Amino acid sequence: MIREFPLTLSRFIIENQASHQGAAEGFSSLVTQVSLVGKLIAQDLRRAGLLDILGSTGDTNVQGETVKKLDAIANDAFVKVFQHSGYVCALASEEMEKPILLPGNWPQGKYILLFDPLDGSSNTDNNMPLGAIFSVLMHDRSDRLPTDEELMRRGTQQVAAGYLLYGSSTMLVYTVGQGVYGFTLDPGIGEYLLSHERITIPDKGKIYSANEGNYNKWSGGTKRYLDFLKINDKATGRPYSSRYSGCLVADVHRLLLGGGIYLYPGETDKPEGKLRLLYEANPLAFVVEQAGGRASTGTSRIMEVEPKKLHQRVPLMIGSRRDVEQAEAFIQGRV
Ligand code: FDP
Repeated sequence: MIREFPLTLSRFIIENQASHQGAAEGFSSLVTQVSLVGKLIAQDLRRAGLLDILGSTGDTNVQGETVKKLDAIANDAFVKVFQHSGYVCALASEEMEKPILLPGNWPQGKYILLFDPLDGSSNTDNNMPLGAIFSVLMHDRSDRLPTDEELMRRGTQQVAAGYLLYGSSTMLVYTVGQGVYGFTLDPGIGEYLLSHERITIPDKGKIYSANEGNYNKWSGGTKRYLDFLKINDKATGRPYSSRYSGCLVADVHRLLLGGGIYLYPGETDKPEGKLRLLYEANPLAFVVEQAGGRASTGTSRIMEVEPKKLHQRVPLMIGSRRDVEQAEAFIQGRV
């Protein structure tokens, strides 16, 4: 609920600076830069149909996917805002094959920023929601830049994470490990205002989000779980409603506020699924866990998965704690 006197993101940051100590100290300036990227992209998206920014660039990215013009624009915005900021020493993006390590003659900070610059790319050309996801790690060596291996850390080592949501309004939602806060961009004054204080996810929801077109590619356990959600049983709140926007950030945001589960499971011929561990699953897991929810591969906690590759994919089940636990029980054959 918005306060009588709105609290701007910058004011919130100043007021909470004292509690952002230790690992997250200095993160405040970094989040301001993320919010700037959000303003730049939101500005373009508001006029997307009028500018030459829709459609594809004609290239494919490191994942073998078609690069949309907006993917490239959003990636550039992150790189340009952060390269000279002095807050980061390395940047890694879902859209870039190799990380950018900032050489000694550039201003350098102690943070590593991993990001998905534009989430839900298939929504770019039809005015549907989009997002961006970021994960922050700390590099505590001032004598040298991080190695590729030092960028590949378990989600439990994140010092902060969050997302930008470009929906009917633009939002920035983040955590530094002390709860989850959401800010809505007021385009009239160009400021983010605190709109969602200490977000907590309901323990159980009534919605599932999954691309059910893939049903026949799923494992038996995943299929049985989806079938279970559709059974009519008033006492346990079933059937669940199905909602899927094609934008992970938008779907997870809905669950964060109202509860339920998002699933992008592994497939029989693609057991690792589609989503990226470092750019998507880990940061969203940090946010959702901080709100009281759960994030799992189906067999283990997302934030404890040991990354082997920068662009590693992982099956993802995320949302209300009890819903995710139930999905795990089906996937592990315990139900
Ligand atoms: P997209 O590839 O369109 O950027 O990031 C991956 C993602 O979108 C998620 O945002 C979304 O939930 C999912 O993939 C959509 O994939 P499907 O089209 O296979 O459902």
